[in-house]
Amino acid sequence: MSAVSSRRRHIALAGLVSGGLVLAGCAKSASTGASPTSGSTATSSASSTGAAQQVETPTATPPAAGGGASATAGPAAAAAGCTNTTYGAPKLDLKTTTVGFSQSEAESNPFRATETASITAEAKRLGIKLITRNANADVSRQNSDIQAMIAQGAKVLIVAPENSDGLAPSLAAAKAQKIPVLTIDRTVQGKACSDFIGFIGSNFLGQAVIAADDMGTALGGKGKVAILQGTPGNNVAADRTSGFVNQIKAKYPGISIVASQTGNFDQATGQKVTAQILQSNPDLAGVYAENDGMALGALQAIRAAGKRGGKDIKVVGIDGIRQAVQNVADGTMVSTIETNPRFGPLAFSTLAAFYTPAGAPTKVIIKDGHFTAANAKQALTNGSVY
Ligand code: GYE
Repeated sequence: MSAVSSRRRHIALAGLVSGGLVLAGCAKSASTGASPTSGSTATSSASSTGAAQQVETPTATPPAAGGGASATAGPAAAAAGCTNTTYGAPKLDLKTTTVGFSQSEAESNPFRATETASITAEAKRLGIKLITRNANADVSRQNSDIQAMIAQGAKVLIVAPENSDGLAPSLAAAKAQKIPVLTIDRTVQGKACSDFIGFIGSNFLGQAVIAADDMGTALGGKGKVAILQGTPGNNVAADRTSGFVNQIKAKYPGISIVASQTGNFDQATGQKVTAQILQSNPDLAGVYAENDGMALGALQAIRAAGKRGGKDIKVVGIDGIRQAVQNVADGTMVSTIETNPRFGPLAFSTLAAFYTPAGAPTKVIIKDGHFTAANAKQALTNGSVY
């Protein structure tokens, strides 16, 4: 029963996502090599059916065919994945290789804790030696973390980037030593299958469109809304902002966005910023927080201002952390859109594919769910919430 409802949630979001927001052609081939592996992992590891990441669009080809993105892949090679040979990295047996995982932000955020735990558990399950470091939201620290793991003997890297363009120094160092890098949850600048293998993560624009529709519906199409943006300088915050703003402009002319400020994906900052916004906008009707941590901070500020989340001010979040889904069930939040952080199985199956002739997909977009008043209670008990 829980598997069915979870599937329904995924389909609901996937329908919106494939309704024209995302991402070109779904090439079969290498990418289909990645998902069955993770699928069977998920089924075999107990009954966590609602929890495992599932693939929405695997794309083995480099982005924008004809855009010069691939010097090596002609039309005949277009469907092929990224291999260690095309990347210029030596063939390795992952079982005897040290893999490094660079986590971007503090694990006080359940998204980060669950992501690290998933990578760690899958490495352990596969018998792969893993070393990990956490940059605590500091890009220069992440550059030094990556270089330190290379010095410690990591021959393959999984990186959750803090920032989309600040990691050039460490990525160049990895490239110089022919150490392949797989990016998860945020993208980096550069060329797939050259500067990094590829990217695995969510459809951030699609999430923001759903958030805008939830807000539009909750407000009956009118009122003042504030945006708490994520950390600046990465594709996640950029897409979650533009996707929301554009959808509100296009569909809800009665809603005005009166403030849009960063809360750094951080609860305490989200609280502080919301308190300031409330002072200058006492008639604020809605807060869209680009992650649930900031949504929780916003609710603290709303309470401190003597107002009620859900009644006076509608709050929409993103991620699907347990406390936010609980708030949706209790009616203090409108909704939260899932960002599934359980990257372990897909990350390691993608790396395994990289060392086969079929190669690895360079872009894997996962399916995410959507927690609303209709399913939040059930989600709290069926294993999909973290
Ligand atoms: O939503 C947020 C985190 O990059 C997808 O970063 C990730 C986002 C996630 O800090 O909670």
